[in-house]
Amino acid sequence: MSSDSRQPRLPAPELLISGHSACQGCGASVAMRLALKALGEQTIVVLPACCWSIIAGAFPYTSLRVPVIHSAFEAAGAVASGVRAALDITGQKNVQVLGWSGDGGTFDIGLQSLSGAVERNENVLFVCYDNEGYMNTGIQRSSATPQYAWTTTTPEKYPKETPKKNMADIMAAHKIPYAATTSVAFPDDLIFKFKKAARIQGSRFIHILSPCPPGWRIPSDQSIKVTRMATQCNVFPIYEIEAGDNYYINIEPEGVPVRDYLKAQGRFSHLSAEAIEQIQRRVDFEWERLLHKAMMKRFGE
Ligand SMILES: Cc1ncc(C[n+]2csc(CCOP(=O)(O)OP(=O)(O)O)c2C)c(N)n1
Repeated sequence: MSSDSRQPRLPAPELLISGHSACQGCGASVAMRLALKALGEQTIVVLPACCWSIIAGAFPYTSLRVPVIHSAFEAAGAVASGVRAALDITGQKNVQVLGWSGDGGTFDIGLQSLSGAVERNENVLFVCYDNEGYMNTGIQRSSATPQYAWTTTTPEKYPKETPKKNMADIMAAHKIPYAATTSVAFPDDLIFKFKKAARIQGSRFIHILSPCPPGWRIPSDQSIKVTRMATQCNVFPIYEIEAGDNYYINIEPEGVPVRDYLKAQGRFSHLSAEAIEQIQRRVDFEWERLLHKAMMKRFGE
């Protein structure tokens, strides 16, 4: 049975309240909902500037039933470290600190504070919900934006020439106890990984592929389907890295051509057949590289 055909078993509690301000089809809201279901209410969320600064609501309103601290865009790693220290010194070791950043706040501007925190092996669960652009400020490119994808700062005439940065490998290079990729299209996998990460001491990193319908130029009711295709065609493989070295692939690809994934999204509608072929070759190359590092292991085993 393929993993995406399983019915998700969504546990209580419901810590994201309905009526929040995310767009229709927003993956970031699904990601938070599922993550908090796994972690529970003994969680403090650290939010740098990102879409989630808005989704969480303006004080005194909130969409989350857990405490939230808003930080400067670049500072989630440092602020989460401080929250952890304050909890530890007051004996609240059972409270989970969740550093929750977009790809801009993780791959780009927040990278130095994140790198510092995980190099110190701070006891924090860091998450990147990755919508592949600076979406909150109107769809600018980040270093998580795929090669040739349209954004307002990489319009068709001035494409992004460089491929997406590999953030999980960067985190693994810090030799942290646990790093993983997951996706809102695979809720079982996502919940499993958050529960697993919650049991681990030290720095943990989870990279979630998280669709943005306006940024990806897809209909909002297609966001989960398109996101699932990213894994089915190996554009976004789902795997774990334990202790910085041990790679495990958790979801088997389904041989979907990259072309089908690209064609489903308006942000790639300008690509030539040649460009699509080039992207397919890179995806194949990266997949082979990952296979060399990994042993196949289904989640939960
Ligand atoms: C130092 C600094 N520069 C720029 C901004 C403006 N800003 C706020 S959110 C944001 C984009 C965040 O992008 P990302 O982290 O990918 O999260 P997303 O908006 O996609 O959820 C930017 C550029 C800021 N708040 N602080």
